[in-house]
Amino acid sequence: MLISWPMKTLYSLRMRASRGATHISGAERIVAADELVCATAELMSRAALRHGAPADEVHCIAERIDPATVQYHSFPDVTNYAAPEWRAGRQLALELLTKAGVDAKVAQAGLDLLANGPGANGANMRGAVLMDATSGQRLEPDQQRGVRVSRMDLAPQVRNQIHAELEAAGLGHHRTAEALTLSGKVLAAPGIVAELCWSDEADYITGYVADPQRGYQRITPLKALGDQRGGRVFFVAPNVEVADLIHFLERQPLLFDAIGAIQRQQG
Ligand code: WAQ
Ligand code: MG
Repeated sequence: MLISWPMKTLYSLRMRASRGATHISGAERIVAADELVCATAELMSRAALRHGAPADEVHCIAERIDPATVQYHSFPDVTNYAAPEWRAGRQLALELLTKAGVDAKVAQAGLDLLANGPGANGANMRGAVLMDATSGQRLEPDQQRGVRVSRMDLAPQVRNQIHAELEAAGLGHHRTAEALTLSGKVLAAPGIVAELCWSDEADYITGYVADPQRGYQRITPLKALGDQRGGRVFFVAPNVEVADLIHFLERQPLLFDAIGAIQRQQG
């Protein structure tokens, strides 16, 4: 926790969009009261315009949050790795997960799970898989839905400045900023050993491995162009109190008010 910003009325704003019975996108924001209308419009139109194929239903909900309960953090450090192709990218992900303390077999199981689609019948999940980093046991109560990380964003007071800093560092893509925000919250959670992620967007091939020591390690590519499967696995320490972890991930409001170190391309 860095600074305590002056109290301001804040809302957690959450959007989810579906086509038929299928979840197609979601987004999480924390905004000041006077930003609520603009932010809602932005999320609604994003869902409606997605892929050129509109969502059938878009739901947005705003909930006031008590500013006194908000935690403030810095973003994790960022490293960039380039791999010759996606198989090499996944090999690197395996090494980084192992370095972070995930058992090698468990790390491979996590990679295989995302590669094959972690949901029922190889579908994507709305949320993340929780996996014991030592035993490989899946810990999320609902294995179709997974655990949705929520109630995190850039601090409204410094949002524009942080966006400009990310932009200047080549991290300005909205997917990158959002993934860094999500991952930053995951790394702040109790008992997290590492996170593995790649997008379910067919044309977004950068993914990452994150851990509390080394931060957010981007890998390009981590999947083949055109592959629509994606997801997230949170590897957790054995004996973690799963209910407390899920409560933190879903409910604890957390704002980022500074970036971390950003390292340029690695081998
Ligand atoms: N909580 C938990 N899991 C989530 C959440 C959430 N709030 N949002 C998405 N997921 C899971 C879900 O299974 C999705 O299918 C999967 O993650 C991928 O979501 O340039 O864009 O929004 O550094 O497609 C990573 C690299 C991009 C960014 C990740 O994920 C970069 C991305 P997507
Ligand atoms: Mg997606």
